[in-house]
Amino acid sequence: MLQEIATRVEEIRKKWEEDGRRVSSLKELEEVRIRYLGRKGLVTALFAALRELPPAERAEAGRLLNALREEIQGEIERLRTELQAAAEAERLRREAYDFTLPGVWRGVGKLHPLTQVRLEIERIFMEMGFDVASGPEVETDYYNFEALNIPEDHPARDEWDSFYIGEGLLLRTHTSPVQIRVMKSRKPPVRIICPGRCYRRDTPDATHFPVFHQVELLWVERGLTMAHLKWIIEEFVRQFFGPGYEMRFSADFFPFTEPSAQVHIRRRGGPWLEIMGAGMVDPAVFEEVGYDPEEVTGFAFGLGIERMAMLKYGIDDIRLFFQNDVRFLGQF
Ligand code: FA5
Repeated sequence: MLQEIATRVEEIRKKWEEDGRRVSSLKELEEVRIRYLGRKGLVTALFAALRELPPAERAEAGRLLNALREEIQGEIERLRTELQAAAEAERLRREAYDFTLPGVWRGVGKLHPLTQVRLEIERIFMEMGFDVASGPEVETDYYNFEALNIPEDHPARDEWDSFYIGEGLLLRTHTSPVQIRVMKSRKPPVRIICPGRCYRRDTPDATHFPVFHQVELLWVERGLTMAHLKWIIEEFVRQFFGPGYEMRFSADFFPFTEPSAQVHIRRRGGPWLEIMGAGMVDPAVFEEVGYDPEEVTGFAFGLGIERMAMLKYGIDDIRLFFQNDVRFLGQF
């Protein structure tokens, strides 16, 4: 009966209005679509009932059903567009970056202050034309002492008492043995620096540590004098520290240099700190390595890297370098 169909259409329309209003996601929308317009949906079932109507009523009933189907279909399309737009807006909101927010801090490693200072020292001398040489930290008695004109019973050995690790072997007390190794393997002129670790049986205090670093410098050529040595050191100190520092030369003694000097530096007004021993290479050393002391002269120094870093950064205790506290190390 047409009347029954018309009633049923109204029922379904009311129900749809409620169901349609409740839809809040694309997934729910699809479920509702199937419930109404799917193969076994409410509207589809009603179309099947058309066949049982008398032919005179079929056209009118068909018109009612089509109108209902189109209404629901249209509404579903509208809802789909709306929900898709909302989902897209939500995605954009989630993926948006606020470039004005502070970044996430990822700790970046950096070089140890002593490494930074060593590299800076190397840079300055390389620009002056020096090569970087190296030698072993485990040395023989011959290179560490004997060849440097320090015989077995020489009092200078007391000052450089070392860690012996076997017959005639020790941890080098300074980088000066590299002078001997280089001169024995090259003809003059020689112009090298040698940074490296040194060991001494020194009791740790504010300015001493049993492991420390030196940079050795050696320049051998015809006609070099103490004036060249002094100029090199002054120029180096000027480049490394910049203004505001003072330098002091004073006489010293090393068995492998003659004359010998020591150099102190201070921040203007601060305490003096000895940074290096230096001098003109002793003729006895030239003879030992097979150079003719009548032909060439030369000079050398041994510089403490820790002391340089302490002066540059205003650090008053050498032990801070070796405690591996990132709060300290991170400041450089
Ligand atoms: C020497 O070691 C000589 N080989 C230097 C030298 C080289 C003289 C070439 C002449 C020619 P000295 O013992 O003074 O000298 O040490 C040189 C520097 O090493 C010192 O000025 C100081 O800066 C540093 N140094 C020495 N011992 C320590 C230590 N225990 N801790 C930290 N730095 C040290």
